[in-house]
Amino acid sequence: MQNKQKDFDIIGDIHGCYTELLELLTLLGYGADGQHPQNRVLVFVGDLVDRGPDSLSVLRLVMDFCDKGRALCVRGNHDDKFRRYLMGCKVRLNFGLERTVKQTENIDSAERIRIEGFLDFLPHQLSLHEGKLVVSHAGVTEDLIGVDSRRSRAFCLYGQVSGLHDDMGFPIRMEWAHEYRGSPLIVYGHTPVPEARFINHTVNIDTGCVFGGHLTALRYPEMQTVAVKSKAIYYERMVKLV
Ligand SMILES: [Mn+2]
Repeated sequence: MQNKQKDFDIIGDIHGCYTELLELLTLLGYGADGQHPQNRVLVFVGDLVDRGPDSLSVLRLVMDFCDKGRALCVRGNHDDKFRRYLMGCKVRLNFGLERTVKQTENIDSAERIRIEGFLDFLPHQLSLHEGKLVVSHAGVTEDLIGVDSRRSRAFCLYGQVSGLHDDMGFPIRMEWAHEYRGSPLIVYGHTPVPEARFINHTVNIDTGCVFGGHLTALRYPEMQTVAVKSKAIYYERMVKLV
């Protein structure tokens, strides 16, 4: 991928919502092989898997497009946990991982190795269009752009957590975006919001498809959003979208 490539369609958290993904790709003008007539490139913000109905088909499609050089993807916390599961690490089968494990139980060892390798190779953040566009699953603060450290990796996967928990036991996330003063545009997901949320020079495009919301794409550099409605509530969310 040339750093001068500037036309991207960035896709929010899919979480196994394969039907909605296909619909969104068609709406954006992509063929079944991931080719776009204007040679636009797809970028996935991660959390391909868990909670939804068909994480395996989502993985297969994204791996295929990435192999063909038509897509890029950053690592989400759910992708990372599934990767650790595949590696044989002891992880708890909760928060929708139990469904991904079930959906992938019959794959052969070659495919298992392919998926593990793909997830293992995913970067925590991507700097595109000569540094004007940065994509990270949970966002990134200006000082951590381009930094590959333990702290930076954790931020890209989980975002800024306050160490506090709400009534339901969920971590309370801090709004780093409100303090962002950098010039690169940061596009991210991870925290579902009712519609794409623009704060300073950042855009959150996780619109909670798996919870019955939408699957959203941001067209860059046009800065237009394209969204498809979820077909169902695939997973009950215990906290309100804010
Ligand atoms: Mn996430």
